[in-house]
Amino acid sequence: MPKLFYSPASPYSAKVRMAAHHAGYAVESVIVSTADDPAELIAANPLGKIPALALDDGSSVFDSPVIMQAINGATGGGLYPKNAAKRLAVLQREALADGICDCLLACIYEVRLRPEDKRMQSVIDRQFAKAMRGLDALCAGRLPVPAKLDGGVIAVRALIGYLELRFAGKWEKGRLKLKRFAKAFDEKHPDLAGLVPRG
Ligand SMILES: N[C@@H](CCC(=O)N[C@@H](CS)C(=O)NCC(=O)O)C(=O)O
Repeated sequence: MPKLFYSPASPYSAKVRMAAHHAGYAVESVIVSTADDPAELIAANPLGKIPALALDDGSSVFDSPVIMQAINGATGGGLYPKNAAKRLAVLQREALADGICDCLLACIYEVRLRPEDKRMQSVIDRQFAKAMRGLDALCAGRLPVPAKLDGGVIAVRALIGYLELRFAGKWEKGRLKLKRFAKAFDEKHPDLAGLVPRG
């Protein structure tokens, strides 16, 4: 069975695990600590980042948008529309959600990886502002929760889980649409609730 290296707090991992579950892709999920550069992870992804998917034939897939495509291809294509324009819209939403996660992670790493006297608040502020602009762009569009989920909708739920985990109280003002979306998502897809990012 394919092995997915992941961390429970990682939003990209949450996206991929939710997608695998929803699409019926059987995978063994293996928790790793990227800080330790475990050999199994490095063998699957020389960048040492999660998520990384090790396939049965010895090949591997990273990073998360590519893993999403691998899962989609292996499960009959239900996660991304066949129609080119609709597919592009789903990929765009996924890219926005992932890109917001990139900015949020940059904020976390600036605090976590640097000694206090070397931290640059201007870097944190700039990355956080980008993330908030991204959230506003998500709020500006339609955010339905379909019974049959796509990669973009799943990515948004994973992102909100990460916001709730690491940035509670700092992002919600004026963005109730995203809170409502997450609530509706969890009500409609309770089987995925346990896969959102958690500490
Ligand atoms: N673009 C990548 C981002 C992956 C990523 O940055 N993952 C973080 C955890 S959430 C990570 O592995 N960080 C450890 C590192 O960069 O060494 C993806 O979508 O998979």
